[in-house]
This record gives sequence, structure tokens and C-alpha cells, in this order.
Amino acid sequence: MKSIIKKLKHKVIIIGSGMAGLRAAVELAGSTDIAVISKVFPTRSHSGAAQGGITAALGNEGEDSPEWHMFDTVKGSDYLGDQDAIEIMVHDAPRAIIELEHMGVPFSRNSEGKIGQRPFGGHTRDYGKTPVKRACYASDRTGRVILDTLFEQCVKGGVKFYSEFQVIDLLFRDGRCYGAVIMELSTGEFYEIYANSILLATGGFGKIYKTTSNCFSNTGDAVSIVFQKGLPLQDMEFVQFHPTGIRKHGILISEAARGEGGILRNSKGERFMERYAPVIKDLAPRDIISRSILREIAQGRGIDGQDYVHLDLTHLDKETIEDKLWEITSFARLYGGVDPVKEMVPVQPTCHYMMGGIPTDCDGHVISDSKGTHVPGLFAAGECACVSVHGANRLGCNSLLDLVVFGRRAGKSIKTWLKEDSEHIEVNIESHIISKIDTLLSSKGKEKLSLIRQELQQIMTDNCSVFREETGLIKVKEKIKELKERYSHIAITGKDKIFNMELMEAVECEHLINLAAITVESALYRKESRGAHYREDYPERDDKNYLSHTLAFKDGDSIKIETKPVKITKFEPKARSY
Ligand code: FUM
Repeated sequence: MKSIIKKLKHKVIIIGSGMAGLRAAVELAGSTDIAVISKVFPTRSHSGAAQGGITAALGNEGEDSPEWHMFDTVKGSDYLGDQDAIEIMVHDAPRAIIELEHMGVPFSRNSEGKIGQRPFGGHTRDYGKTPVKRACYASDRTGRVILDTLFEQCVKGGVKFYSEFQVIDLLFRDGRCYGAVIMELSTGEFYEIYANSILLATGGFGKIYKTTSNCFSNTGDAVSIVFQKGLPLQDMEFVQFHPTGIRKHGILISEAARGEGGILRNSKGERFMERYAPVIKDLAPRDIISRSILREIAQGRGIDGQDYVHLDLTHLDKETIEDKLWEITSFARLYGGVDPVKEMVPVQPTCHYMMGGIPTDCDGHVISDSKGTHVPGLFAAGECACVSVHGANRLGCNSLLDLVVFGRRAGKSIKTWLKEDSEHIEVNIESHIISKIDTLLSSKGKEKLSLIRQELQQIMTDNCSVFREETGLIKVKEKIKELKERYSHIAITGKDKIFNMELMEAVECEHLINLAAITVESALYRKESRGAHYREDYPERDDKNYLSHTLAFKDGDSIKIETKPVKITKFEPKARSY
């Protein structure tokens, strides 16, 4: 049966309703006709799961400065972050926090009534000497309260929402993006939605791994579509593993737990981070702590000889645990089966964040090459984008900051673009995706989608996670070839169009396979170790050959890697120690 296609038109469409998308929407609300498209109800977007805080050098809890924040972020990025973008972000941070407060975000307070701040990994004063309290927080539900507040602002500003609509294609003509094809999940109907500008804000794709803190919807839809359209993806080899996921589940136990004094211990009860980061210990950046945990385990000091270590909060007072770490305490009780007030929490690294994504400039314009050429009409912000402020390794709580700073900037540059763009948007662009989905729905293949996804997640976890090396990466590449072939023979057993989650998962699974392939190819290219990308066969950082961003392009059925220079303005690369 041929699917019905309806047409819609707006001045601006934002695809994705997490914090970056909603912050951009707030910027545009009231000034233009704007619609947000989301495959979930907006307040269920994954930014709402962010726990520990959002960084800004407010200095509410001891001296701090944007300059120190910049230094820490550059060093944390293993010198791969673009320093012009980082400088913009850290200097805008205090303003961004006060703005959120004025919108109504209920931040926790210190004894003076100011916004409360806590230490987080890699954030220091005096260029690396002492941990600093830089993360502004609302208990351990910071993402929840910011997302809800931004949503309220959008509703107040009359933003139109298309909830539970999945993006399945982007519509390009002559290099300009004119809109998207979306599928309404409750009916299975397709819409072509045209606009003068399109902002992509669909988040990360942690679901390429078996164990992740990401929610089910983090399948990188826009990132994958953009690549299929011939645009590059930047720094895809850099995947962050958060050190403290609850064992087996990967559910996050916020770094705030260590910010409030929690300690990582091995089977001997040793505070092992003293060996790996003697100055800031358990508050070292995530790449270093995740590797340290896995080294302890490899050397036989995992708990009971198994693949996890302990996070010890038992020495903290009950009030701190239950008040400042309320949510993670309930997670530890529910999913870890332990009471953190009395028992240590079993933890292991979990895939948490993608440093790479769709390359943009500092104003959210998607760029198509190493020279920075804009793709007309197309913008991106948030985790799906790569500005790049996080380089090879993001510091905790810099991601919410990235979302609100660059979400706002993207909103502002869309306003400017709308003034300059005289084109009357009335286009009919054909997309092959709808007939592809119809074919998928009627397919009678024998392959099981769930198995393909599981095998992908397993092989990525085994060979392309915290540690990588060539043989393992090539093994993944071969497996992905096999999975692609098997994917072309999948069966969709439920043929109904109404909330056909099997169909939706099939679309997502193809994205996951593609994104895993790009991650692996980029990881194979980078024959050095930098930040979260640790090659056991090339354990040193190699600035001479690899102090550059990677850009992965589609090249027929293959992937081609090019490079782009890193912007270094203030801090020259140095050996990184903590
Ligand atoms: O540990 C956390 O609360 C995570 C924060 C982040 O990823 O920024």
C-alpha cells in the first residue's frame, strides 16, 4: 500500500526537543513561525536525565575564573578542542546560568542563598592545582529542571510541537536544506515539512554500545542522515565512557557523588586513583578514570575478581547522600541493590557521550568541508553537533553548558539568516525513503532485527570502547559488513502502521550500524592515543601527525577520512597529568 504524504510548512523547524533544541526555540519564540519535532514528548528528551550540574565560573563557592575554566576544558580535551569556541563558551557561562535562573530554574542554594556549586572531574583553580566548585546544580536532577523550564518557556512563547514524530530524511536541493520527511508514530503517516531553516538537535548515539547511560531514543538519527546526504562527520572516534555506571545496567551514578566526596575502591579497598592521578585523584577527567578502573580490573583487583569496582559513599553524612544525591541514591537502591548510606555501589564504565558529530561553526551553521563552507538553511546544536568545545574528551557538566550556549547562538544566527534569506520556500523534493520504508514493512526476510542490534552493540563494546587496537577494529569492520547484509533481509513481523515500534527500531538500527561503521573507520585512522581514544597499539599522543580533527565522508559504499586543523589560540599542547 502506498503511504499517504502530507505537506507542512514553517519558517523554522527544530528537530529534537532536548536542551539545545529548546534553548534555540526559546530564542526564536515570538519572532517567527517555529515548530519543534520530537520522537518523544519533549520533556522526555534525554537532556532531562542529566544529573550533576552545569558549569560556570560564578565563584559562589571560592575563587574561580573563566580563564581557568578555559584552561581546564582545553587540557581536558587533550588539546583537540577548538580554543576560539571554548573561549566563547566559558565566557558566556555565567550569563547563561543567571538567565536560566531568571527563567525559573530552581537551582540548589548555598548557605548565603547563592546558586550552589560543587566540584566535578577535571575542573580546577590555578591551572590544575586544586579542584574547584564550578558545577551549578539542582540536587542531582539538574537536567530535569532545566529542560522543564525551557519547555515552559517554549509553551509560553507559542512554539508549535510535533511530538512523537520521527525524522526519516532531510530534503536537499542544489546543496541547500529545505526540510525533512517525518513519520507520525501514532498513525504511521508521512509528512514533508518545509522551512527556511532547519536546526538539527537530535542528541547522541550511545545505543551503538551494549552498556550505556543513554536512553532508548539516542540513536543518532540526524547524524546518520546528514552523513548519507554526503556531509562530513567530525571526530567520530571520540566516545566518552563515564566511569560510574551501575554495574551491568550502565545507569548513571553522577560524578557529583565523587564531587561530594565519594571514593573509588578496588577489591583490596584501595583508593586506586591515587596511583593514576595523584593530585586530583577521584576528580580526574573521565577518560583517565575509566581507563584506571579497567586497568585495576585487568590486574585482578576488580571486586571478587570480576569486572567492576566500588564507589564508596559510606563515609558521607546521610543528609548529603539523601539530599544532594537523592536520585542516584534511589537508582543505587533500585538497580544496584545496595543502600549507598551503608554499602558501596558496584560500578563500571558506561558509554555516556559522543564528542564527535555534525561539524558546525560557533553560530550553529553546519559546515560541509575543512574550509568551513556553510550548508545553506542547515544548523545544528547540542550533542549531535561538533563545535568542537570538547575535543577528545569532555569535562563533566560542560555538556549542559554547550547545549544552552550554542543552542542560543544557533537561534540567534537563524534569526539573522531569516532576515537575509529572500527565498520563497515552496518546493517539492522527492525522497526515496518512503518507498524504502514501505518495502521494509512488507519485507518477508528471515533475519531478526533484535539480534542484529545486539550483535552490533556487543562487538562495539568488545573492540571499540575504552581501549582499541587495529586487529579488534578490523574485526568490527568485517562484522558490520555482515550485519549490513543481514539487515537487508530483516523481517518486520507487525505490519500495523499505528505505533509500529518494530518499524521505528528498524529505521534506528540502520542508523546505528552506519554510525558504528564511521566510528570504527575514524578510530582506525587515528594511530595515536588522545583523550577518550586510546589505541593500545599506539599508546602515545602524537601531535606531529594527529593534532587535527577528522572529517569522515561517504565515498560510495566506503568511508573516506580527511582532516581539519585544530584552532589553538592560548594554550599550546602539553603533556597531560593530574
Ligand atoms: O556525572 C554526571 O552527572 C554527568 C554529567 C555530565 O555528563 O555532564
